[in-house]
Amino acid sequence: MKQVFKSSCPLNCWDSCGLEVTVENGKVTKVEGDKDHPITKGKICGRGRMLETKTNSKERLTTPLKKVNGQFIEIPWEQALNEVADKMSEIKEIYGSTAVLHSHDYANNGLLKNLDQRFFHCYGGVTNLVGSICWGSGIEAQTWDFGSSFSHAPDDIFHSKHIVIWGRNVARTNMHLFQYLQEAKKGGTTITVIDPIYNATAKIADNYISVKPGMDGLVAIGIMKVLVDENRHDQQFIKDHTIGFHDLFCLLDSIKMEDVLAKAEISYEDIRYLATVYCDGPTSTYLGLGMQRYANGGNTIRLIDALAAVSGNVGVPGGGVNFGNLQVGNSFNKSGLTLPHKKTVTRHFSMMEQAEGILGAENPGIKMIFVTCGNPLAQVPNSAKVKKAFESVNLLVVVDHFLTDTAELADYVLPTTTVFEEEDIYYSSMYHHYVNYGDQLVKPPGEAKSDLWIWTELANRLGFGEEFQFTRTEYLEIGLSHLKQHGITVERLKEEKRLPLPVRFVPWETKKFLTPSGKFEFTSSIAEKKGYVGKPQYLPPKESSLTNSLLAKKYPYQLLTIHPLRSNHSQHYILIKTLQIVKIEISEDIASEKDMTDGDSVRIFNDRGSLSGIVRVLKRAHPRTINVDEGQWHKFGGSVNLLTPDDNSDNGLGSILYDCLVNIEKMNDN
Ligand SMILES: Nc1nc2c(c(=O)[nH]1)N[C@H]1C(S)=C(S)[C@@H](COP(=O)(O)OP(=O)(O)OC[C@H]3O[C@@H](n4cnc5c(=O)[nH]c(N)nc54)[C@H](O)[C@@H]3O)O[C@H]1N2
Ligand SMILES: Nc1nc2c(c(=O)[nH]1)N[C@H]1C(S)=C(S)[C@@H](COP(=O)(O)OP(=O)(O)OC[C@H]3O[C@@H](n4cnc5c(=O)[nH]c(N)nc54)[C@H](O)[C@@H]3O)O[C@H]1N2
Ligand code: SF4
Ligand SMILES: [Mo]
Repeated sequence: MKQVFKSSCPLNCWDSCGLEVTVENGKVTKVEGDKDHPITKGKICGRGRMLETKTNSKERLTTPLKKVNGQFIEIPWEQALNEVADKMSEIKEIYGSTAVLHSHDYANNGLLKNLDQRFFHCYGGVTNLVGSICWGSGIEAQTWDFGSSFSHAPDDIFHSKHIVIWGRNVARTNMHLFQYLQEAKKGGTTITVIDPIYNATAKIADNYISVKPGMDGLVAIGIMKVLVDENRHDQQFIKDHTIGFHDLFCLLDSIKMEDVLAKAEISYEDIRYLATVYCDGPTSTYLGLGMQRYANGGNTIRLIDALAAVSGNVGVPGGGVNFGNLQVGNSFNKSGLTLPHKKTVTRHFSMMEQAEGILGAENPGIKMIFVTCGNPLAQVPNSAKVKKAFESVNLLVVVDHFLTDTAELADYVLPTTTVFEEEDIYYSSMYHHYVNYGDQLVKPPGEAKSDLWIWTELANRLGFGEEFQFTRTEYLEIGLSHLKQHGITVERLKEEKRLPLPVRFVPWETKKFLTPSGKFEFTSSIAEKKGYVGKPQYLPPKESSLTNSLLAKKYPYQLLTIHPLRSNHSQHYILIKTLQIVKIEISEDIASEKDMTDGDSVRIFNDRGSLSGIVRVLKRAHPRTINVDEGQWHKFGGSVNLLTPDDNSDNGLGSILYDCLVNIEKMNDN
């Protein structure tokens, strides 16, 4: 029998799409877009469509595995759970619960995926990761400026006269914004793309502006200099709703336009053009995550926020500096689900520096790592160090669908369910404000069990099973409890499948900001309280000729590692044979300087590592730019994180993945 069900994409993505899933004889046979979804309107990407392939893949893990003498053997769940629970009891008893590190990312946008934290809190509190490799610097920067990071509703784009896509690879990573851009353009809105790579979004733009990687803060400074010099800034907004403008003014005054142009490698015409775009608003800015993955990433986002404020594009329809949309995730009762008060101890490592943390941990050292919804061996910067750190720990437990690079290293691998094998609700705090329902549609293969089942079974064995005696519906009810007053209940979601969350469509419209002063803060009191410089400043990236000329001589090229088209991070490489090769994309000037052409075998390298692959020449990329898409598995040629640095960004909460210099050589040069 063939039936079609509405479901939702769980992948970590801007778009949070509605799906229609065909099930025949207990098997998922097709995944398509749900035409009734108010935002995603029936269109989905290949990654979403491939959830069918993923669910049915022969590579799926279907039995718990234990490593014995370096080889995996299949074991029953009873044994796996008893042994893992016994070891966790013993570790807690001898060293305390913070000897366990919970290493995770956000590979699945299901609300109930947060129950991993409930488990670790009830266990007593473990060593946790703080910050985010993904977007940490930008979120922190916007928290300093606005008090939080909120985006305009997708439809608000039709109020914009101009749209600036600043470091977001929209056509590839945020396909529904791409659709909105195409529509807005038809209505006469102009689109400008600022990016070192001439990507598919740049192709539909009215203007493409190429920038030297890591230098966007200077571009924002250049634009603000023009606006302030020519008295075209929004003096009323600045006077009524901001603090610290004098500090910004002094910064603008201290930097010469010639320096902006020389260092950012941008023309004065481009700066003037952007000044016109910003003061002829409403102008909306869509920030990507690219340019905050530098040592100056937080600073860059702060300067662009300041530009929007100075030009009167904050809190107005059609304006905004759209980065994250935390008001979406904040709608749920997360602490009701995760019970943070249950922990008695805690310790934090930064997400970027988890390897450093593991290797240096004392009192207690790390005795066990539990990995969920993450593949740190491939995704965390400085892979060689990550591997060393993960190998140094006695016990590694990984819950996953596949035998990933991280799972390969584990002592126990526990097989889990995919989206269509469990009930949950899905949302993304990156873009639109709809929450989507997804029911269990098929049985999991073999012995695969949901993450929640695993937590429950371990909790029973560790003596806090009473905190896990709820049905999935009951947990969902807890998560939605704050939304009841807005008529959003599990019952209604099950029936209607998609519901809009009660968020602001035009953030900061009331001009009441969530900062301590209630104003937009050019000079941030939150930053100062945390011991950072609160005044607006300009910081350079870490690995560049401007900051480290010796390093730049040895490694003259800038390595970007952007998100892959056909995979969500590392998740699809196992499913697509043609992706299982490392592609090294180089700018045209590198190709001519090094006499390299499409198909050449080359090696890129720096002090952290080396990676070999096949050349593809990028048209119109900024000179000296190399890109290798992230997500590749070590067994298919190697993760580009073998080369990336693992430092924290300037505000302590983000990665500096793209702040990375390398050199390149042909393989037969050796
Ligand atoms: N296909 C696909 N889509 C995805 C994902 C995926 O893995 N695959 N992942 C999802 C997730 S988790 C995230 S976080 C988002 C990320 O979505 P994006 O923000 O679009 O992600 P990035 O791939 O980092 O690319 C951003 C852009 O920044 C540019 N860039 C790099 N450095 C600079 C710079 O210094 N200045 C400027 N102006 N631009 C710069 C890059 O050239 C690139 O075009 O995508 C989501 N969507
Ligand atoms: N060089 C470089 N590195 C990057 C980035 C970059 O741009 N460049 N991007 C960064 C960004 S933005 C992000 S968000 C991170 C993503 O980093 P990760 O989240 O670690 O990457 P993924 O490959 O999406 O997923 C990790 C694993 O989670 C598993 N998984 C999926 N669903 C579930 C589930 O329901 N339960 C369990 N237990 N496991 C599940 C998948 O099978 C996969 O093996 O990578 C970061 N790393
Ligand atoms: S990966 Fe993103 S764009 Fe693709 S189907 Fe899922 S939510 Fe939609
Ligand atoms: Mo991300």
